[in-house]
Amino acid sequence: MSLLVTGGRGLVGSAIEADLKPTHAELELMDLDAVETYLKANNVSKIIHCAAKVGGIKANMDQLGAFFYANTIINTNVLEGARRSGVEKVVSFMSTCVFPDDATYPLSPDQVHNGEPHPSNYAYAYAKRMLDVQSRAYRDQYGCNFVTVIPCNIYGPHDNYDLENSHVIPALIRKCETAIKDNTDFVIWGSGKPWREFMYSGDVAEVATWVLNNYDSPIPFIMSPDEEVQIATIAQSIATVMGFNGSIVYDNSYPDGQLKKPSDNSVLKTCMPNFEFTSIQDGLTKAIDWYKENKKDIRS
Ligand code: GFB
Repeated sequence: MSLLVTGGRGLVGSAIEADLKPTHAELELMDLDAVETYLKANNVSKIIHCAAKVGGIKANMDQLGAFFYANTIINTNVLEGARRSGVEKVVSFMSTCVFPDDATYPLSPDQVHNGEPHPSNYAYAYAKRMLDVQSRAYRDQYGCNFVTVIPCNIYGPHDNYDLENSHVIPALIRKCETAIKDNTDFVIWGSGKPWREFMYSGDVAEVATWVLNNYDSPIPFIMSPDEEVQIATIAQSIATVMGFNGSIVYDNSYPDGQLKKPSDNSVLKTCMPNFEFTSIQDGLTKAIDWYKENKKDIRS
């Protein structure tokens, strides 16, 4: 009986301990037959499903169709393959971008399907929302113990550092390093005013493992820290940790995306009362150290 992590080489998956973390070459999630065959052959009993076609705000806007297609097919195949193979439990990752743009704060699980997601990532968000629909439908019809989690923005080792497609923290780490090396400005997309919740990947892995072992409800489980941080503050923190003393400038030709998306972490705090979040300062230091040690081999 094995635990499989899909996306096991990625930002979250690499932080989770599991028996099976197949590479893309070893398991093609776009192919349902391949998924079913793999799950049966490896006697998989539990899955943490992290694999997804993901990217930051620009990648989401540039590739709406590709993000919709890949994520819809991958998610449908993982859950259907799990059902066909008699997998006991699946924990699937959504994202706080699934919530409607016009929501009540803090974002809570009952609001997931209440309206259109933010236009910058509606295709990805709708594909991710279907994880909730499929998990609940399979629970209701087939009795599958399929649950979902909704994490806020995540960062840490093994992130994607591509300047066009990455999320803000890896992008700014790389840009800051370049600004130091070339003695240029440190350029931030947008106004720097949006607020985001950031969770360190190791923390996400710990909570996901707890959910796998303890949480059996159809209600999505939100993962987020107590505080939001403004993008300008993140940029300044990265500059401080990396020792950049030049100018931080804002390029308003790039989009801000959602102004904020604070989420309700009260269930996490009730279920895991002793859980301690890695502070953003410590998490950034770890992510920067990892980047410096691994930059020759990183995904970009
Ligand atoms: O990380 P990010 O792309 O995620 O952007 P989202 C967060 C904020 O950082 C936005 C700003 O306001 C960006 O404008 N930002 C500043 C930058 N400089 C940069 C930069 O160099 N690169 C990037 N990427 N951003 C994504 C969603 O949105 O978050 C996905 O599109 C997913 O669907 C993911 O949910 C977690 O929070 O804006």
